[in-house]
Amino acid sequence: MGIIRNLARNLTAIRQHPIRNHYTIIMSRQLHASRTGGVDKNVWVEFTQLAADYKAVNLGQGFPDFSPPKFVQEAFCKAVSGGPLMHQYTRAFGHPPLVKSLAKFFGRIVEHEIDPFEDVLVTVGAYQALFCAFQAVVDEGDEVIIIEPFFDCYQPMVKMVGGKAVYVPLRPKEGGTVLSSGDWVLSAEELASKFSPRTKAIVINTPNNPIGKVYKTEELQMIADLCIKHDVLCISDEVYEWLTYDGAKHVKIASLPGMWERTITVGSGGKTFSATGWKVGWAISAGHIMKHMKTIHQNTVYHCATAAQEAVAQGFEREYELFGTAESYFQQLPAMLHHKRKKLASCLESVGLQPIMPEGGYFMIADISSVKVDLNDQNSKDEPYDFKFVKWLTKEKGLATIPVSAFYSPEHSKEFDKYIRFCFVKEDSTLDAAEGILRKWSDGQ
Ligand code: IK2
Repeated sequence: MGIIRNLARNLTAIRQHPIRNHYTIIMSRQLHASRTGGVDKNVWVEFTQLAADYKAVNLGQGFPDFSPPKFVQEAFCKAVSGGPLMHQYTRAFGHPPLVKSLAKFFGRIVEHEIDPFEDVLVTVGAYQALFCAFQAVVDEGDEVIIIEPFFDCYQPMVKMVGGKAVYVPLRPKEGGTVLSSGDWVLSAEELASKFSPRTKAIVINTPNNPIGKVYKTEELQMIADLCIKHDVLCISDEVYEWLTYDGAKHVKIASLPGMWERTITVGSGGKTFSATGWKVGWAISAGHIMKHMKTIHQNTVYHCATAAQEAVAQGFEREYELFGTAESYFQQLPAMLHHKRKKLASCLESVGLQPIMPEGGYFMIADISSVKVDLNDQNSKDEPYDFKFVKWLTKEKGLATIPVSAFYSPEHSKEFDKYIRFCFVKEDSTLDAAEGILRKWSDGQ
């Protein structure tokens, strides 16, 4: 009897599911941990599904619709047929050939000796590197400065560790037309005012997703000075580091004086070698920071796919040898994208959408405020304008894009809901199909 009474106290009901013939146990206390509250919406989950449901031409999510270069595909195939160990666990913190090539490659760039076994962590995409970084360094009540617009996962990751995100927006320069991502600037005074004794870290993303801003050395130096002054860490998301255009130069904040010791640099094999499905990423940092990230990694995923790590290692070995030459993929990919970026920009201009030319990355945002569309029949009335617009464009015109206010905090999203993001790392045929849709629409058909 006692057991039954206890069970009744702990469970509100044990009900039979009306359709499927099984029993559902409903708990009387809250089932979910509070950290899942308020972070349940995800722009990629929602808009990738929408694009698939409507079989839309997809300039939404950031992945190439063409194959990775032959040399990494071959390296992957070779790894898979390379014997039994390629199918088993490798070292938890990174397959030795990969950590060694990353240390060699990036050591030459930051002009700092990188210890492959102390300073490098291989992760499940850049996503998990970011997750490990926030988990490892942010405590309950700590503040993390996030520069807007930002890759959307930073905010829920900070929230899930009990930290407080403090936002500072890049703003289009006042006066004059804003034509390039370089015209979006950070106010040094505004940024300085966001630092407090509780500030633990700042997150930067260069080249930036979604606007394509490539931070100049002076801008990074200003951020670095504040980090040093306030004894703050910098998490630098550099997944698009090879993709810069028109002479813009990617600079690693970790290479500035005094910054190696306080920077976690995040990279992505998926973005680097156009193989986003492999989900190989990394973090590079000083050993005294990295050891805490390793603790998180070993207690969450422990290990990443061996064959994919081997292939990325081979890719970096090749790129090390060819660095700076015309055969390097790190030269060829931006050269190819330079052409696609131009193609998309002239298509958008020709239909009256004003694009902001990105200095880097593979996204372009465009102002939609001049486009008159009746969105009143969209049943999601409380949604930001760009969310409604993107849904309409996907469903009614068959073109998938991403709303830019998704890259802003709730405090600032309203100010930026007149932009949508197009991805141009696509086959020319996909860009042509998108152009066809836009032209037909602008011709009123
Ligand atoms: N950091 C940034 C800035 C990213 O853009 C991404 C991947 N974004 O792709 C989705 C999109 O914007 O359309 C990541 C981190 C994560 O990279 P990875 O795929 O290596 O986990």
